[in-house]
Order: sequence, then C-alpha cells, then structure tokens
Amino acid sequence: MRILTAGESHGQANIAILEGFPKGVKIDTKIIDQELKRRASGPGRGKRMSIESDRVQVLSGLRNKITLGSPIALSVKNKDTAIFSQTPDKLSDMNVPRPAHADLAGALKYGDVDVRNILERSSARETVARVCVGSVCKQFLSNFRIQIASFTLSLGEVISDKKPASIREIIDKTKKSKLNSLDKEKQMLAEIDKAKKCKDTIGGVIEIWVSGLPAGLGSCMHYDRRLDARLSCNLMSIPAIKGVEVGLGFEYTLMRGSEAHDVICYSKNKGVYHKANNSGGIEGGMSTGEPIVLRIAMKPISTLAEPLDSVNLKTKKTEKSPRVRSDTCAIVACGVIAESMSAIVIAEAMLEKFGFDSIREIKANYDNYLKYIKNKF
Ligand code: EPS
Repeated sequence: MRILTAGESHGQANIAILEGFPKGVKIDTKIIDQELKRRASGPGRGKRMSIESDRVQVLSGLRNKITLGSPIALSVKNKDTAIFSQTPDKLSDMNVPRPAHADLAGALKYGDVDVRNILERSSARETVARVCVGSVCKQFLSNFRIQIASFTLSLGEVISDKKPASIREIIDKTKKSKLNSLDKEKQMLAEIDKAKKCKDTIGGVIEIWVSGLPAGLGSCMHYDRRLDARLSCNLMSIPAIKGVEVGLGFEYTLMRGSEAHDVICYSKNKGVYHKANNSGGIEGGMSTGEPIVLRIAMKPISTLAEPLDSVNLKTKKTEKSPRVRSDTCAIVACGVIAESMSAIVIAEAMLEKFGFDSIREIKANYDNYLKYIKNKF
C-alpha cells in the first residue's frame, strides 16, 4: 500500500491517494465523515473547527461503494481559504516563528523568512487526509473483526485510574465521554478550562488498542518489518507527539524480567497463549494474537493565546510570536488520528501476510492460516 497526502491548512482541500488497496472492499463514506467529525470534536478545540464542516469526497477507486483495486483518491474541502485567496500585496509576511512549531526549523531549512510558507503545510490540519485513509483501512479490517479504539489516559496532571479489560470496555465507555476518557472526565475538563483561562495549552497521554488480530503480523526478520517499529513511526509522525510506548513501555525498567515477562500457557480450547499482556501484543516485531496496546504522549499545543518570546527573522529583534487562532487542547482529535495511523499499519501488515489483490483472496488465505495455526498449535 502506498499513501500520499497533499494540501495546505488554508488551501483548497486536503487530499489523500491510497494505492495498492484490495478490490472488493465495501466502503461507506458516511463512516469516513463520522471519523472526520470525531477528529474535529472535543473540548478545547478552537474557532477553526466551527468554520469547517469536513466531508470526504471520493474522486476515484470506488464503484457502487465497492473498491475497484485502483488508486483511491479522497478529498476534503477547506472552507477557510482566506490566506490563499488574498492577493500577495495585501497579505503581510509572518516573520516571527512560533516556538515549538515547525516555523523556525522550516524557515532555516527552506531559506524563507515568511514562515507562512512553512506553517501552511506543517499544520496539523493535514491529519484530515490521514483520518480519511485510516477510516478506509478500519473498514477493511472490520472484515476480519479487527477493531481499533483509543482513550485519553491522562490530561495535564489528571491521570485515569482505569485499566480496561477489553476493547469493548473502551468503546462503550468512551462513547459516553466528551473527552474520549474512561473516567475522571470532570477533572480533565477542569484542566482544560484552567489552561484556557490562563491563555495556555495542555497535552496528555492517549492509549490505543488493536484487538482481534491474528498472531504473526509484522516480522522479526528485518528491522523495518517489525510491527512495533512501524506503529511507532506512524504514531510519532502525528504533530505534537513526543513519545510512544508499547505495552508496559517505560514501566518495564522498574521490573525484573521474572515479573515482567508474559508466561506462555496451553489449553485445549485456546491452544498456546500468554498469561498476561505486558508486551502489548507484540514480541520480536510480530503480533502475538493478544490485543496491541500503545501509548503516545502529546505535548501541549504549540500556538498560545498569550504568545511566547521569539525573534523577528527580518529585524533580528526580540518579539512576541504572533497571535493566531489555535486550540487549547486537541486530545480527542489526536486519539482519532492515532487510531487512523495504527489502522494503516495493521492493514498493510494484513495485506503483506494474506495477499492484496482482492478481499475474497485475502479472506481465503486468512481463514486458511487460522485453521493451520489452530490445528498445529
Ligand atoms: C487544525 C489544527 C491546528 C489548527 C488549524 C486546524 O493546526 P496547527 O498545527 O496549524 O496549529 O490550528 O487551524 C488553523 C490553522 C486555523 O486557521 O485556525 C485542524 O486539526 O484542523
């Protein structure tokens, strides 16, 4: 599977092309739109989200809601295109980079003192395109009863006490939460309000689960085929993500091997299985068949309502960074994006293992593999 995205934050549209996706998969664009709506929602989102009403347009690759095996082109129009429709002489340069954004590194890299030329593409708005592709991948995975869900594990200093027992619990509980959390919603909402009042921003930790997948996706045979490496790469590519954990992650370092590692058991019913899932469903770069558990750390949104000190790249004088529209918190959006980026990796791994021309062929190979595993182990 190959994926390309294109689009600027205030350009005409965000576009994705998905190539190498199998034939015969039913895709409901309403489900893509629901995911886009989830991405735009959540407490702490800024004014831009009330301007946009993101809807996908499928430009190619589908006939009668079924994939053709040809490249799938997806487009989501922007409503706020003001910056691109203004004539250049009316548009002032933006010469003060915002700390913690791509502005300064991009200005240096591309040799441009107008950071607008950098921030338009580096903006997290681009994740609109990724969520469209993620939704297509999720719909493919649902043919194999593979589910992906996420929840807000912490927000600022408020940390959830709940350890979910199953993906069902995550889906059921987060459905009732504005913050995609399992508990402590009130305290988390208060954190956002506090940050907003101080004209500040806030981040948090998101936990992502993938369940229902077979053992043996990914590979131990080469570093870039490892499933955990690929998931980490995709998750780390989300703007504002500064850390990724698999399973116990950093907590492993506080334990001895004897208590940390998942003991292997056998029962006639289940075959071989792990007693616990500290590994987060991945050992040696391959899925174990247990749910995959991942965590990502989202830093506070970079653009502040009370801007930080910076430097004017033209005058070299100290100046406050510009006041631009932003979010106080985008943790709910980030959860949806993380699910999408995970769905892309798992879909790719499924195609590698079970073929990629048509869903019929993939299903047959998949069923055959499950039967083989069951009989042999
Ligand atoms: C947006 C994410 C943020 C928003 C952006 C829309 O992106 P950024 O990384 O640029 O901070 O601020 O909206 C604007 C740029 C704006 O004009 O308000 C998103 O997720 O859609």
